[in-house]
Amino acid sequence: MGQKAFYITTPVYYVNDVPHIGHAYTTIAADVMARYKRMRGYDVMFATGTDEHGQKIQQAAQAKGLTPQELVDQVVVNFKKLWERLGITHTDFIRTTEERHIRVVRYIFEKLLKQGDIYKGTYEGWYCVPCETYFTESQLGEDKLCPDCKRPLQRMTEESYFFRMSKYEKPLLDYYEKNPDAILPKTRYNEIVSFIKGGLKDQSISRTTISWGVPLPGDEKHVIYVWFDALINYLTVCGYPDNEEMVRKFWPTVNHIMAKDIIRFHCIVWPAMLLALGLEPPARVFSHGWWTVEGEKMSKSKGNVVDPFEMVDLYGVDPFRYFLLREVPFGLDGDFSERALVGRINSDLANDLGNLLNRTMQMINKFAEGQIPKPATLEDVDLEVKGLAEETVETYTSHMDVYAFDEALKALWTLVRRGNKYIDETMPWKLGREKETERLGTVLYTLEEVLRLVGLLVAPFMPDTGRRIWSQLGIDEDPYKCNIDDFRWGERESGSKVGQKEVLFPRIDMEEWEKE
Ligand code: ME8
Repeated sequence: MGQKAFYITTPVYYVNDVPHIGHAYTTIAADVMARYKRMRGYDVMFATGTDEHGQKIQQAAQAKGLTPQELVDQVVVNFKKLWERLGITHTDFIRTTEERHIRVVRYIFEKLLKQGDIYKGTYEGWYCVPCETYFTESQLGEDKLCPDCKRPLQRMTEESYFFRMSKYEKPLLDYYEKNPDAILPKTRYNEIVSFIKGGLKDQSISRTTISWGVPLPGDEKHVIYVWFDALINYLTVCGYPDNEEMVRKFWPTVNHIMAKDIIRFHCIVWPAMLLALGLEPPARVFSHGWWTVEGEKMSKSKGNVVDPFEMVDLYGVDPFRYFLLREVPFGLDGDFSERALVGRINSDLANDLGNLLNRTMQMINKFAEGQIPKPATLEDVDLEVKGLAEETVETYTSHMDVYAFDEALKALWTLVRRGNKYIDETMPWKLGREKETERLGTVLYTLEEVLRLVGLLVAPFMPDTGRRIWSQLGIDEDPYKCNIDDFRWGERESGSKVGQKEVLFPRIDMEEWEKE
């Protein structure tokens, strides 16, 4: 049997501005899942990229006195640099202005036009330029402002091509009925299903009012609507339509990750387009929550946009990755505060994890000449810790499989804290002083095995930390290159040398921090 496949995507982000923690969050979450799946033996395709067409970009370019192409070429660099800095392991970075993508967009448009799923009509409605969305009269309140961003709308009439979405109302409902896990969390699933039940209208998918987009094949005064264009990126990356083998292997496994702001596009428009193409709707759409900063919506005018580059320069990549996924259940909204980040570094990382490693290394060096000791008969307390470690693998993987990152980390930290308590209970320093070598060997071996497992399971979240833990324990391999399912308690060879001891996470002095 071939290797199991897994395809995961982030949205293609707009390049009208620099990336902030919202973008970093989605991409880090997708990266953690990609790394985790690789560590379970999957062949992973992981795509991220940039959405470079549309009115938003055209206007941002104008405001800066640049051509749209000049603007996108400048801004895309920030995204690429950020993913490199954050250790993102995407296998493809797609820009919607690339030729390979434009070709697929035009191919799909022509195919759907030919089969009657796209037709020409006229569109009249209220249009929000920043959101690039039309609204019907019934969607508007008294104020006639955009229901999403509350900015003024423009009345527009244009000749337009339409995607026959209404035709897919019933097939979509059938699909979601048969696949209740296709949208997570459940609240979003319910929201989408009830929206579809409210009735689907055909979607306008071309514009004559702007020029920055994919020209419509055969009617070039139109450009293709930016969302119709952007969603297709997921198929472009998958090699559609030419690479049938790649499509067959990866498409049925696709997981789209994003925030709740864009799930209607991903759970209604996109699956309808796929059904029209004779392809399966996405296996899963996971909609995570929305980050605010110190209780407020992030915005340039408020000057509270959190720069991920600055955060990782100050606190390190791994703590930043850890914090984002530990602090808030994936799927719920979160509030970012630097104080909470520092708090977690001190408590979870320096205190719990750092101490466990530090104390263990100190005692192995002091009492066992820097070698992994030999375990003797396991007593109840040792068996209990071993049992918890083995259970942790199960709990961790079952949470990871459904994107419950915070729960997976909580389970891991239960083991870390149990490890620290185990040291207090067994008092290895006393065993050392009293030359209880056999018992001491068992205790230190147990601690080493706990840490070997912690290094492995922490690796998708904190790749560098996983490596550093293993290297201190004297293991040359990178945990990220190992398979979680291969872990067996007791496989560490006694007598092997540990590595160099070092502080994993220095504590941040809160008093000093307050002053800065
Ligand atoms: O919507 N909290 O691009 P975009 C959490 N180009 N996540 C956030 C966030 C926040 N405060 N802000 C942004 C687009 N995000 C389209 C997508 S896909 C075919 C086209 C993340 O740059 C989150 O993933 O506005 C959200 O869905 C996405 O960025 C929106 O990115």
